[in-house]
Amino acid sequence: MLAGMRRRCSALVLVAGLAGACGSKGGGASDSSSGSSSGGSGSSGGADASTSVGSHSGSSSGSADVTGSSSGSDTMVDTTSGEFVLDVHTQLTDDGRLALRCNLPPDVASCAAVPGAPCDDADADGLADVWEDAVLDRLRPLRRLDEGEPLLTDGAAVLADVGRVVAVGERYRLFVMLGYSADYGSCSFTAHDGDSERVALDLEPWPDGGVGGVATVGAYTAAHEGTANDHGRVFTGADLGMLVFALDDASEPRWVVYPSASKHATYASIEICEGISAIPCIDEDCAPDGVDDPAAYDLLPEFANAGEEAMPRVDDLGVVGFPGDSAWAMQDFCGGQGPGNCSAPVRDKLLVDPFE
Ligand SMILES: [Ca+2]
Ligand SMILES: [Ca+2]
Ligand SMILES: [Ca+2]
Repeated sequence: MLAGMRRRCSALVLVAGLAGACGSKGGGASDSSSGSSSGGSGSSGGADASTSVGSHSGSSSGSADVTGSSSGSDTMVDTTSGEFVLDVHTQLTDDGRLALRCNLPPDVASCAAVPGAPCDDADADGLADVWEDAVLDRLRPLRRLDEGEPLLTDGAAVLADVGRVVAVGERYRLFVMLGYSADYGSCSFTAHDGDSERVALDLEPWPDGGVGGVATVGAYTAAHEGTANDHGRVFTGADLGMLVFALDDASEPRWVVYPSASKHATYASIEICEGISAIPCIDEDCAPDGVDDPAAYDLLPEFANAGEEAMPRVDDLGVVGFPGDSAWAMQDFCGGQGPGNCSAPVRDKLLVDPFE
């Protein structure tokens, strides 16, 4: 599935509050132009002040951000010892599943045994926050938009990812709220402020990927979640082969999802999206068809790790461009536009487990 799909991040496109964009080009791309990764808003939450998380472009600061945007290979140096260098990569397993290679153990006890390793656990869930951030950063999907997507011409549009990573038994879950400042509605109705869409991954330990390696055993894409028109779908087993991946600028795979035009229901493939319905106003359009620059329709916005409900790392989503919105409060998500006619609370997107 990845073979023959040489895609990579190739452009940095700023769309009001968007920190990065990951481009795609069909055909064989073997050169390596520099690409994404920059920005990052101010941090909040209790990250280890002794470490700095740098993207491969080399940014660093005195305190680790819980928000950021990056792609490609990640390295992270513990400045207190200079000994531990975080090494993170994505790849597909032999059977085509998205996996993470990582040399940092997830659980804090194992982490503490690694000299110089960053093991802060600000959200008190037993997982090293740096490992959580690597999972969120590298396994969250880029959004490949339809050519008719209104946000592309909306100068006020803001997109960001708000994530949560947690252990569930012997596995891990990644929840990602795919946030948009607005849902533009279909057929001129049902538009609202704020649009809280989501995906999730069920991950198992993957020793081939090192002490912090994980591989996908389940994927969930939400579409009109909780409505009569719910087309959310869980992919397991052979169905995981339906997921789409693009190569980033380090030639490593990045999950691609297809938000439907205007409504942003999230689909795993063009075929699933466009097969939903032929009924006008219920039908869906996905992916940039017939455009000159497909890379301009691939967006990988800034992200924040919200931590856990009992011990948040981020609550005020103003840090990712949604002022007035909360990761954890029982309030509707307004995409920074509230109060108004808004969408489902972000906390629901981080707490409701589609794999149970
Ligand atoms: Ca943690
Ligand atoms: Ca967590
Ligand atoms: Ca929507």
